[in-house]
Amino acid sequence: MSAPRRLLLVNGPNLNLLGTREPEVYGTATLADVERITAETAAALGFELRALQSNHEGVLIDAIHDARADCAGIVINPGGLTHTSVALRDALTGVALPFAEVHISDVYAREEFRHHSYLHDVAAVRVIGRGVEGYADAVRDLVAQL
Ligand code: CA2
Repeated sequence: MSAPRRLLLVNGPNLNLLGTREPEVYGTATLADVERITAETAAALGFELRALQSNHEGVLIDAIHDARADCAGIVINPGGLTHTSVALRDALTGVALPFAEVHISDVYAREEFRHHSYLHDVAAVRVIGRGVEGYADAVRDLVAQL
């Protein structure tokens, strides 16, 4: 059977607040803008996008598990869970789908606790500090590897 032409976009805790606060860190684009940019980039490459944002770790993990059935890869900005969650890492390695880790801000230029990522060494693609356009870069780089 051929691989599904669908990607899952996952945005983690607090990314629903994009565009409402901290524009100096995250810019002015909203979560809806992120989902549109990512879907348009995927569509231009012949991929459909399913997008999900949740503030709940278990919801994110369930969505990653479900992606096994019908997605070729995952683009994920795990938010603060990047720096804390072994469970999210285990979900991503468990489903064995290639994934791109995206951060809007340059985490290496911020507090030291943001420098460590539990996903970094298992991500197929990492895009850090390119603003919301980083999601488009992540889709392009991920699709190139599929
Ligand atoms: O730079 C990123 O994309 C982050 O993944 C964003 C996370 C942060 O914990 C990571 O260290 C880096 C935080 C997402 C919260 O987003 C907000 C957006 C606007 C206003 C408040 C929070």
